[in-house]
Formats: sequence, C-alpha cells, structure tokens
Amino acid sequence: MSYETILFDQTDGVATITLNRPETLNAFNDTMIRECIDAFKRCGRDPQVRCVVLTGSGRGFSSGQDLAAVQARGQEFSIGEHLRQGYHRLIKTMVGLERPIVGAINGVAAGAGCGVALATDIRIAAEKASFVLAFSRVGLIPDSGLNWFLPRIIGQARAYQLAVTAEKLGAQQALEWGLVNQVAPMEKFQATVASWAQRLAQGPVLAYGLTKRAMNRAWEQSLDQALAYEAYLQETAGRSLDHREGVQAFLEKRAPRFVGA
Ligand code: LHQ
Repeated sequence: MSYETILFDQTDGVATITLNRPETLNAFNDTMIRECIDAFKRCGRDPQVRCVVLTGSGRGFSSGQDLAAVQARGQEFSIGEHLRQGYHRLIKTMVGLERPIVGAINGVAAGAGCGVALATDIRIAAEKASFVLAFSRVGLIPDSGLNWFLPRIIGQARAYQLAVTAEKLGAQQALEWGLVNQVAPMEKFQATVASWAQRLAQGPVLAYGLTKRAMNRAWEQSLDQALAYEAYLQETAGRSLDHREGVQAFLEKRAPRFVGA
C-alpha cells in the first residue's frame, strides 16, 4: 500500500514510519491517523520487521491534531468519537505491537503528537526536541493516552504541571524527568536512532515483545497476578529458539545470533 501522509521504509529488519506533513509540523489529519494504524498493523503482521522507528519529517515530530481540519468540521464534530475512532486505535495498536518501537523525536511533539510519542517504547530525542501539552491552550484536556502515560512516566505532580501550564519541556529536562531514554545532538541524531534500531532488530524480539506485554499488563495487576503472568510468558520465551541460542552462545563464549522466534 502506498501512503499519502506518511513514508514507510523497511530495511534490515527495521521499519521506519515517518510522519510526513512537514508544512504543519506533521499535524494529524484523519488520513495520517488511518495510515499510521495501517503501517503499525502491517509491521505486526510481517515477521521480517523486528523493530519499528517512528519519526517526523522536517523540523517537527508532530504538532498533534490538525486544528484547521477540526475547525472545518464545524459544530457537529464530536471530539469523543474522533478520539475513539482514531487516536485510540492508533495508541492501542502501538502498545499492542509486540516489537520494540523507537520514537525518534526529532522536534516538537505537541498535543496528541505528544501522546503518540509516549506510546513508543524507547524514546530518543534530538537536542532541539520538545514536548508541549498544548491542550489547555485550546481549552481541552490531555488525550490520546496522555493521562495514562504521563503520570506513570514522570509522576502526577509534573504531569499535571505540564498539562495546566502547556509550557514546553525541553529535551534535556525530559531526559532528567525520565520521559526520554537519550538525547542526541542534531548531527548524531540519525546515527543514534539507527544504532538503537539495529541493536534492537538483532535482539531476541520474541522476548522483547513478551516483555512489553508483561510490563503493560503489570500496571493493572496485583503482585500475585504479575508473577503468575510472567511465569506464563516465560514458559513461551523459555521454549524459543532464541533462548536456546542465547544459552548455547554463552557457553561457547560467542555472540548470539537471534532469529526472533
Ligand atoms: C498546525 C498545527 C496544528 C494545524 C502547527 N494544526 N496546523 C484531539 C481530537 C480533536 C480535537 C482537538 O484535539 C485533539 C488533540 C490535540 O492534539 S489538541 C492540541 C492540538 N495541537 C496544538 O494545539 C498545537 C498547535 N501548534 C502549536 O502550538 C505550535 O505550532 C507548536 C508549539 C507545535 C510549534 O510552534 P512553532 O515552532 O512556532 O511553529 P508554528 O506555530 O509557526 O507552526 C508552523 C506551521 O505549522 C504553521 O503554519 P504556517 O502556514 O503559518 O507556516 C502552523 O499553523 C502549522 N501548525 N501546529 N496542530
């Protein structure tokens, strides 16, 4: 399938999805939401894809909902329905995708663009990247999963502060608050993202996927439930070719060659 609003590339086990409406700092219109869902689902169906990178073209990551498109819809537009039909599907597809997703946050991530950024698993920010909960500027509350993600990642006091002030959080502060895993200077940004993606793509991606599932599920579980669930998933990981290969490689004092199964 060819896309209108995103670019899709697949090389050496790494699929790269690039939000591509740079004239709006990659604001989400309906087509872009739909195409992102399609692209992530496609990655989930393809065993050749072992890691996904999500980034933006131009100077922004994403400015969130395309406000011009919203205004054009007039008074009858239901934001709740728009969220349920669009962003919720996108966020759940990303969280449910059992491959690591690297968020390559190349510039500003605002509004729903920030929610989508936080639905990635490993976040690498360019030095000039920033996060803006722009919602309160337009009289809205955070959405697209932000009320769930943000307090869990940075704590409620900081999350609430970002929501009510709508102030820009710079990349360095985001690193200190644990919102991103690494900040890279612009000239090293692409190489840093590529190195993360290649490293993840060469790893035991079945185990990476099950880890993502276990950690996401654990938020809603008691300790007993989490222990039971991880034992259940470990049974699967323990029967994988990658587990066998990992142990063999350790004993033979060589680097493992994981196949992702
Ligand atoms: C834009 C946008 C944009 C259209 C920049 N839309 N064109 C969900 C469901 C339904 C309804 C509502 O919302 C939601 C969730 C949300 O996402 S609500 C939050 C929506 N996003 C925002 O409120 C952010 C709006 N943008 C900004 O505040 C700034 O553009 C930021 C802080 C992101 C970047 O500022 P600058 O670097 O100064 O860039 P800029 O403002 O000059 O923008 C560059 C161009 O992009 C500009 O167009 P122009 O033709 O003048 O060059 C903007 O109009 C356009 N653009 N965001 N969301």
